[in-house]
Amino acid sequence: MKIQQTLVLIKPDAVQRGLVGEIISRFERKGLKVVALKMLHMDEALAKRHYAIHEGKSFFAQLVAFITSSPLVAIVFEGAEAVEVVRRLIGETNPLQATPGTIRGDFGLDVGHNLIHGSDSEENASGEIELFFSPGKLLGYQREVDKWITGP
Ligand code: D4T
Repeated sequence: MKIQQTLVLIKPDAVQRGLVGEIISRFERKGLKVVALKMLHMDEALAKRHYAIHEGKSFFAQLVAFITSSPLVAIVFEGAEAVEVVRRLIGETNPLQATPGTIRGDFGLDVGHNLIHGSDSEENASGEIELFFSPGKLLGYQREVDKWITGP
């Protein structure tokens, strides 16, 4: 079991639909710890860097337009195997295929409005965290409850 940090973006559609609290709650209840959090309106430059891997794909322009259309919430979660745990709670990319019980499975109907992003590997997580937060903004702190979640 490895303690990891991962980036979550609560996308503009989820913010507009009032799902920020619901989504954060799911990760908190799982046992993950918030170590950085902010709301921002992504500009085109940041969107293109964040989604650089998709440049040239048919949905790229739409993706950048969507992610820059309205504010989002960026969060760094920390915890045991946080990268995979977050991806599993989020569900498949296309909400139509996402399992009920996952965030996309419970709240989405369209791949272009899939509510949330989570880093897909530890390496990508560290690059994505750097894009949104300078190192000093990640807060290291202890929670008493962690011994009841992952043991002493
Ligand atoms: P993100 O990166 O937003 O967490 O989503 P995923 O990791 O689950 O999926 P992805 O990188 O393959 O896709 C990025 C982003 O593009 C949108 N998208 C994707 C889309 O609008 N049409 C498509 O056909 C695909 C594959 C949704 C998520």
